[in-house]
Amino acid sequence: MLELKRGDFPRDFLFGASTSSYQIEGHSFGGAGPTHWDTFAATPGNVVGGQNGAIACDHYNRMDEDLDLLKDGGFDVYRFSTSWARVMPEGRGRVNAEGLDFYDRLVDGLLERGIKPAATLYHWELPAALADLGGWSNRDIASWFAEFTQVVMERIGDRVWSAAPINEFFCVAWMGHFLGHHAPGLRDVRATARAMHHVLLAHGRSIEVMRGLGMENLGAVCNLEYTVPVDGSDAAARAARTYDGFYNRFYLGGLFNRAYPADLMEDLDPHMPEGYRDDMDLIGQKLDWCGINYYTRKIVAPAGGPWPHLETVDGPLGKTQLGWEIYPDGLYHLLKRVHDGYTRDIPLYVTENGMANDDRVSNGAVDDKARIDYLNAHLARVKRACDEKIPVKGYFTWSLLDNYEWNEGYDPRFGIVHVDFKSLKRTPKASYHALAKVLRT
Ligand code: IFM
Repeated sequence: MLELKRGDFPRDFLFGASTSSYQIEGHSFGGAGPTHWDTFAATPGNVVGGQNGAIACDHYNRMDEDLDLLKDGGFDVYRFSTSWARVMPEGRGRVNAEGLDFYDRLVDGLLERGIKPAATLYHWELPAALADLGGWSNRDIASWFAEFTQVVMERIGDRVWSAAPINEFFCVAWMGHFLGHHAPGLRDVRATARAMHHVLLAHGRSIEVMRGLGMENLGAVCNLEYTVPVDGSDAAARAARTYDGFYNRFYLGGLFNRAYPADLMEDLDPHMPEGYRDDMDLIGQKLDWCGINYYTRKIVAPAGGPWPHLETVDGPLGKTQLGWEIYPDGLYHLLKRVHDGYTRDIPLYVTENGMANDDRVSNGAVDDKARIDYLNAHLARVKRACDEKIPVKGYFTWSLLDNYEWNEGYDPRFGIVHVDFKSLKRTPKASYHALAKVLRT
């Protein structure tokens, strides 16, 4: 059972669920072009079981059923993403009318059900034709993304409640170009530094395009990790600061201070694209809200080898199916830190929060008590922030459906609705029913 009620949060507080296009739609349907995730998944060793998003949850063909789940669950808002390659199969130029129609129907379907559509333009599936041109390490991506923004928002921008250009800058740049865990699978510090800057530049251009279309309620979505040093040594403090720098402060600094953190740039500057400082006004233009995706904390220790000279260490607390330490206080600390240090007067939303759990259907039900505990603990920290007058205006659970968890494939189950990936049957879990009970009253 959920311990909190709607009445425990401010009157205008919204509850939502989040998903993303490639993780649920089924990318093989509807004339979508190939993406770098298809390429990445087709390369042995990159994704558990070599799985890809070709079918995923078949949301492309089951959209109405999924939107009914949102409505029956009592959700106020639904955060979805638009697939670049579905709308523009080559990334530029030709528009796939069927793809654009799909998002048009999605937005109307939400509005008909009384649910606010919260759009994210990019959630990681870069058209393969653009990856061929260097993808995020090519500065031209900002113009390609501006064109995509224009095409999508000319069609649905009049009806979406909110819009954000890019989901999780850190993952786009670092997971894909430094760690090689995500597409395009590079491990190259120069490509990483360029991607870190270009992903923000593309954000800026996209915001500019949407403002030009007269859109309001535009924001940015950052995934943040609460970072702590492994011990009291100076070396550990330095390592934690570096991790916090490339994970959190780089993006927050660019978006809200129009500057990257000086301590981080001592190491990163040689790899940055020429003239990057001239872009900071575009990157840091005014936003209407900031979204925080929060899952876990990281304990950081110093290590040898090339920059960033650190490693992360296992924490002592309980873990999710993916081994992520459960640390609800981190959400409160980050909301406070972002408000006090960066966003000041604009609203914050928890745009993603949730856990992977090894959920199974038994007698037609899924008893995911661990997820209910997780929700209770994290919602209590959000309430604490609201009580302290931090302007948190909404909470989105990740995710509505079990889905394609990128390089981890389909095993980790993040949904409040179970999906049988053979029959594609949806089974609402106990956490869905617990949320619905609270949200429908
Ligand atoms: O599944 C992802 C999502 O695509 C982005 N945020 C984190 C989630 C869980 O890993």
